[in-house]
Amino acid sequence: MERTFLAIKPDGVQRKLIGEIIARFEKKGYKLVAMKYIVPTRDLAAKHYEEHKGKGFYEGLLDFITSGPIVAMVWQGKGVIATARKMIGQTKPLESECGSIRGDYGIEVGRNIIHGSDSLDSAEREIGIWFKEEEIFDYESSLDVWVYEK
Ligand code: IDP
Repeated sequence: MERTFLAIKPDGVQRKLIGEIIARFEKKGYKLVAMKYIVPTRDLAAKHYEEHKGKGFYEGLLDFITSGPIVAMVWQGKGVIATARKMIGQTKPLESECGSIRGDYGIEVGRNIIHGSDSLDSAEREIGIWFKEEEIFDYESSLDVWVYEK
């Protein structure tokens, strides 16, 4: 089953949006299979954002993402990578649809509340950066039959 890496950034934590964000993915039918609450080290943040190295916002982005606790998560389910991106919205909150997380709760690109993997390759890479295989729990849920046809 498909998996994606989502992280509630320090602004999402400070703004008390943890419960609201987790509830959205739970209510959609996706399964939370791993979660940790951590202040990322600069090394970890640099690995995660390595594609942006050298860009003007890169150092500020690392300062921000290491400035406080984040909620790092792995979510599982059919189509979860693309659907989570839709639920999150565009990179710039002001360009995000109302109803999406960034569209509902954000204004500035540097305070856009949540990260979500943008492809299968990045999901696998990011899950590998943040979690060990034994920290991911692929459990059976009795609700699965009410979410999936088979
Ligand atoms: P994404 O988070 O929507 O996938 P990316 O382009 O991968 O967007 O950028 C990663 C993160 O870098 C963004 O979520 C945002 O926090 C930050 N970022 C991107 N562009 C800018 C910018 O122009 N100024 C400040 N921060 C930016």
